[in-house]
Amino acid sequence: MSANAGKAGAAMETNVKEALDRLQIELPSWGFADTGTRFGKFLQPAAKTVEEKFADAGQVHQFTGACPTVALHVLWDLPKGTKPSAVLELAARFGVRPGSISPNVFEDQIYKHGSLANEQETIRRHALEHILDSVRIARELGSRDVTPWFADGSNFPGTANIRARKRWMAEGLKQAHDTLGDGQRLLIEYKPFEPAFYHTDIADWGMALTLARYAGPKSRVLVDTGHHYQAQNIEQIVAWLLDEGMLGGFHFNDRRYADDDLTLGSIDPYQVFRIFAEIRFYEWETGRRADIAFMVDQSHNLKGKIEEMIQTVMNAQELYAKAALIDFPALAKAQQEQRLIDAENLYKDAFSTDVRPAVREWRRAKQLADNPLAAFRASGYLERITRERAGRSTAAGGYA
Ligand code: PSV
Ligand code: MN
Repeated sequence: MSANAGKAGAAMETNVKEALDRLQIELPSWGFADTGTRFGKFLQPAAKTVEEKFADAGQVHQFTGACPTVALHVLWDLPKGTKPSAVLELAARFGVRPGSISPNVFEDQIYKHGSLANEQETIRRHALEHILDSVRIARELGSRDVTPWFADGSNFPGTANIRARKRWMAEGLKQAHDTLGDGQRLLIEYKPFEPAFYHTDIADWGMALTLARYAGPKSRVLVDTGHHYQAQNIEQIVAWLLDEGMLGGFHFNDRRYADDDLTLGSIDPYQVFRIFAEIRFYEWETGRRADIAFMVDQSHNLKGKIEEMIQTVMNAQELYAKAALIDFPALAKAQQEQRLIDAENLYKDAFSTDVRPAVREWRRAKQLADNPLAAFRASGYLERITRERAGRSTAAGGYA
């Protein structure tokens, strides 16, 4: 190896180490429960109770060292009467902590025509009460982010007053915002369609940004990577939100057609790299650390759930590490001098670098297994839960 190559290798290891030390990824509790499509479910020895969800998520954290928190959905994980101290104690037993808290204002029958944007005041109030409860639960659990997602919308032209619904939504979010404690945040998620197929009340990042600004200074926008139309330039949205100081977090997944919830980076790893590149570029240029919650929002019914989460985290680590290799001073210069090929190649060079040896070194330094997936498979955990959870029916509770 030449002296230069040795130096480059050492620099790469330092960049990758610094990047991975910082990258923490929140796991969704619902990703460990049995799910499916509207056509059916294929069952696994999945988690049903919040205890089992923490246990499974704890495995992902144990083997990747990168996932200390678990996002919880209030109705699915924290039924009425749940004691926060019990949840905290359970999480701690499995080496994780509760993360973001998602209210659920989309499953109850009363939400057929929406929640905060519903024409009927009593239903709007009901939804708001639930969101306020969620803010309180988050505070009691020491969770920073409250992450409502709204299925609100309509299916047929002319059936909804879009402007009035916007104002109702804005009003409700503002009231929720005003009950947030110090340091808490309200992350507003958008989605273009599904379950509403004509209009969705928070359909895109511009609407989410407008509502976040209206709601108040503790609000930010949540970008779910699957919630975009085909070919949409997601990294541009990320760049704009960063520049506006309004990017609160991500729900990571990949998509081929719509909100497919496929494994992050399975369809288009370069897209994920470009998102990370925008974040790193912003941080390099401003000298400020972007305060972003990286969360996974995937729930698989074909791949093994725990294995798939480990795969997702490994993908994220590799792609984030690659983005950390971009030579930003050279990139800024090439952009300024309009050397397009040179600028683009700085992206390509970083993206095509094999970071796996550097990631492996980082794992070794953290006393983690070289290959988290292989280590999990060898651990016997899956065999154990397969035995223990055998024969239970999904009707026993949990995610539906
Ligand atoms: C809606 O599609 C969504 O992305 C929201 O974030 C929900 O909380 C989550 O999926 C539920 O799976
Ligand atoms: Mn989401």
